[in-house]
Amino acid sequence: MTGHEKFMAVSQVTPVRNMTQQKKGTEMRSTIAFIVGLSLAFSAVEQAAAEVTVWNGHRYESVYVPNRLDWNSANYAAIARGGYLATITSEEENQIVFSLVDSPEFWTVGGNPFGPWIGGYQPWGSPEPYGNWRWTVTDEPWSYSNWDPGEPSDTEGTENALSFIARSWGARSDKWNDLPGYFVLPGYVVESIPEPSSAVLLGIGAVGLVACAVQKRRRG
Ligand SMILES: [Ca+2]
Ligand SMILES: [Ca+2]
Repeated sequence: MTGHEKFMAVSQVTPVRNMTQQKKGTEMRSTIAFIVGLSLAFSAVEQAAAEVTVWNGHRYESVYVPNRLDWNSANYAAIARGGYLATITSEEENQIVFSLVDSPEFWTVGGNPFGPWIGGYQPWGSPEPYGNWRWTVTDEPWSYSNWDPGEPSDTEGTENALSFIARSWGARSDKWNDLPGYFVLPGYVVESIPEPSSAVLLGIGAVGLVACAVQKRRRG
């Protein structure tokens, strides 16, 4: 059962027949209220996206989080924004995503600075350090990677989440590093597939009106 199927399974509405079920309903409403509250809390600490770009039909948005967040929170926050943590399958896409976060606020300071979270992860129990790395959403192993030399390292024994990493002298880079998912970083990148914009729909409507006008003129 996938995560989505599990969500659908618990979301199915059943008639309330007794007090136990009513209690369960109350608990579920409390849980939903908690999740909504959590989402609002995330949005409250996020600042406006630094940059947005559209490439190859997908929209990419960098989100700066001054209070920082761990990989799981970034993953949920990206879904709450209607997308998913960026999944990178080519050098060109890596450059696009990196260009959105090539700015000091997205990076930690001191030691080996780390950049924001992106959508790569390694399931627990995978052969370390290279085994089974995959992307959120598609859940497929990746064909393209851009590891920093010596990475993935699994240095902490729990490094199963993906972020950018700066060079040893502190310069921001488009190279990747595995980090423990519980580390907190100052941002993440959301990828999404845009819906047809209202401007496009209005444009289609205008074309339709012109077509009607032309037909009327021909008839008249
Ligand atoms: Ca690992
Ligand atoms: Ca590492």
